[in-house]
Amino acid sequence: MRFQALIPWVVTLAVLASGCGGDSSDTPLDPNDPNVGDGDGAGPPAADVPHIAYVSERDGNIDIYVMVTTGGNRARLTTHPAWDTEPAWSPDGDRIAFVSNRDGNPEIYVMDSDGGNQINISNHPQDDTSPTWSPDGNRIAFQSRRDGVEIYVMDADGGNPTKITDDPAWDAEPAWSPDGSRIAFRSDRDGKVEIYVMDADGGNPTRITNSPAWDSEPAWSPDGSRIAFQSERDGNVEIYVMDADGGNPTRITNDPGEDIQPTWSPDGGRIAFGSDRGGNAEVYAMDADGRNVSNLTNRLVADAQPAWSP
Ligand SMILES: [Ca+2]
Ligand SMILES: [Ca+2]
Ligand SMILES: [Ca+2]
Ligand SMILES: [Ca+2]
Repeated sequence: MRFQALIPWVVTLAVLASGCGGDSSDTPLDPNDPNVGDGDGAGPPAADVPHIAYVSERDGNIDIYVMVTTGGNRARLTTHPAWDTEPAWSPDGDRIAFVSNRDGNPEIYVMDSDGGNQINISNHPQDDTSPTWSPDGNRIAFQSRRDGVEIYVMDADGGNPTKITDDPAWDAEPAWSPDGSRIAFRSDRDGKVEIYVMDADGGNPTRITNSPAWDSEPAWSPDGSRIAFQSERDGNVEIYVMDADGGNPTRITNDPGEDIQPTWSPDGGRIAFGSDRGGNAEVYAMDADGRNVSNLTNRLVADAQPAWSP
């Protein structure tokens, strides 16, 4: 439930920011440091330059932004007073699906990668969240509360919504595999929150984690061989990487903060993630083995939910 998960951060960080004097307390930005280059007003990066979409309240409202993958050259894509969260790139990089409550409840929207043509494609009175695209760009899987908490697939224009899980447990956070054949998700159907993989039509759900702790937020590596996820199995929320069949789970962060929401670079070499390490929610990136961590946002407001472009 990534949408809901942002709430305590936003509240916490808003309180923290106001307690420190609001905007005037923002971390000073060094314009000569490429990791904190501000870039407001520069407009979206060129379409052929890799970038990271993310959610920030840096302008006092929860909106979706993009930045280059080293941080900086930032552009704001949504400006609606409602919450705009959970960006997910289309496989061709031309569009971004996201979640907004601007029409009264959480819905899946699609916009152009420059923020144009924002369209509500789920349009249902229950909560619709966590979009993920099929690799051919024709369909979007998402989670919905319209009949319990289940995973659905719809056409990329919102047509033909079809429920593909059917279990009293919460089935959530779908992630479509790069070859299109499978969808990873998280469920508590066996009594504890674990990661599962099923066929893209919902068949053959198979549990691939086995830990009493909360395992969630699966993210396929671009070659489909591995899955990154977040887990509390070592007493604190960290990012892990495992083989796509669940083998060899390896912790790649080690920090008292909450390290969450992994997303892979297209070459599989880097993983961006959200963390509140250091007391403020930021977007970070690291090598896929956990080395060379850099703070990409570095601003005393909530920055979260990174999505690396194709
Ligand atoms: Ca907004
Ligand atoms: Ca809805
Ligand atoms: Ca941690
Ligand atoms: Ca921040």
